[in-house]
Amino acid sequence: MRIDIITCLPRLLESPFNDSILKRAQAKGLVTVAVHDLRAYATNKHRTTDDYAFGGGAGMVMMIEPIDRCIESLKAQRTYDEVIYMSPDGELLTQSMANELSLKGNLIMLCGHYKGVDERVREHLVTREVSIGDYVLSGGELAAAVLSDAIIRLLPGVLSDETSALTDSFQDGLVAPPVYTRPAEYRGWKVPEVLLSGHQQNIEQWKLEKAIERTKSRRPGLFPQENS
Ligand code: 6GU
Repeated sequence: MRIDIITCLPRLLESPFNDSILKRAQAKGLVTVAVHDLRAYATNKHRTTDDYAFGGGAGMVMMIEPIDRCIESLKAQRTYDEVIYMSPDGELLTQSMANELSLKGNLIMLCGHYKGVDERVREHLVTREVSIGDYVLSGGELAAAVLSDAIIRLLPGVLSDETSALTDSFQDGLVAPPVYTRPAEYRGWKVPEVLLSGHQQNIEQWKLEKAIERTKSRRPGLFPQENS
């Protein structure tokens, strides 16, 4: 898989992709992440990528030309499955969307800023719009990092234990059960007996019960039976 991220603030994306799982996924050749500085595609003297809004109003608008030039140069090199615009009014990111996008080959993520992009970008260049939640961020960069992380960890070979993405919260419509590690007792606070019993069937039964209980109490809207 390949992810091309277009941004006017490329440094914001340095650390998320240069540590831990996302770094290892790239080192193993399982994904290529390329960050593109929109300023490099600006055509005017001061290399600006935004301008005042027609009709007035507060805030700058990202211009179509640098964005179009950047996308065109990428499309000249390969075919893209989606050109995703990161925007708080996009389709809400869910686990099922991440699952679906993890099956694609090449993705472009365009990070919005200021008051957003010229509407013609959304009409003509973008194939999909994604939001990571109902709150407003200063720009699409952190959202693109979140979306990329959600996708990349699902790629075969990225997680060391191949089953662990399958046991994530949300994959079965349930949140994950509680987990414990040593010591078995700390300040009088004990780990549930069943987890120390070695009885695998009882342990699995307990985990499922806890997952169901937690989903019902914390995220009732997620619970499969109440969702369909
Ligand atoms: Cl994708 N962008 C911005 N700027 N804010 C957001 C968002 C995206 N998703 C939630 N809030």
